[in-house]
Amino acid sequence: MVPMTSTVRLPDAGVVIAVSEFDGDTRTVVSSYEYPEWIQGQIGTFSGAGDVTFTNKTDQNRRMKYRISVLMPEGSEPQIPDTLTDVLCWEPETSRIIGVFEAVVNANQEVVVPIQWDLVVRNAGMLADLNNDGRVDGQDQGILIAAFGTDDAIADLNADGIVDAADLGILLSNWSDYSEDTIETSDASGGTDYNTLWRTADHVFRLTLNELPNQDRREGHYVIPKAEWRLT
Ligand SMILES: [Ca+2]
Ligand SMILES: [Ca+2]
Repeated sequence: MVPMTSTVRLPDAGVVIAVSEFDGDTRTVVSSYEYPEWIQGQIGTFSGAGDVTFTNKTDQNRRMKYRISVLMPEGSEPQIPDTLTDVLCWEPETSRIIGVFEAVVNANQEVVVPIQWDLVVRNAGMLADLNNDGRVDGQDQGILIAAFGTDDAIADLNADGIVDAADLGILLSNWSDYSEDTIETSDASGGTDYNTLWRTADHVFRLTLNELPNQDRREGHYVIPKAEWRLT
C-alpha cells in the first residue's frame, strides 16, 4: 500500500474530520470521513461516517484497497460487532481501530464505497463495566436490568441488537473480585486488645478451674468439669 496525503481537522464541535488523497499512475483515491473526538476514560457509542472514491485510470479492471487507522485513547477498547469484522479490526498493541475498504473498479471507472461504523467503546479488559468505574458489580447489573428488552448499545454486551439474558450472563461471568480499605485509627496489632476491653468492662469475672479438662472435645468444645465463675 502507498501512503496517502492526509489532513485531520478538529472542529469545535468535537468531531474529527479525516481527509486523504492519493493520485498515482493507475488510480486516484480520495477519502473523507468523520467521527467524534474520543476522550480519555470515556465509554459509549462511537460512530464514523464518510466514503472513499476509487478511480481506475487504466484499461484493466482493478481491485483497490483503502486503509484507515483511528487512534483510541489508552485504557479504551472498541467492541467490533460481527457485522463489521469484515472491514474493521482492533489492534490493541497500537491502540488503533484499523479499517480496510475495497472495491473492484472496472477500467476507467469510478466507485464510491461508504465508510460507516457504529460500535461501542468500553473500558479495556472489562467488557461489562457499564458505568466505567473500573469494576463489574451490582451497579452494572442494575444498568443492564434497566435496559432489559431494549437495544441499548452500552448494555448489549454481545452486540446482537437486544439486551437480554445472554448479556446478563456475560455480565455475571465478568463479575469483579475486588477489595477495599478505609482509614483505621488503631495500630495493626493483629488482634483484639482484651487488656483494654476488660479494664473498661462493667463486670469482670474470673474463671477458676478446679480440675483440668479430662474429656475429649465434644462437639467442638472442651468439657471443663467443676469450673466456677466469680465476680472479681
Ligand atoms: Ca462498573
Ligand atoms: Ca445482546
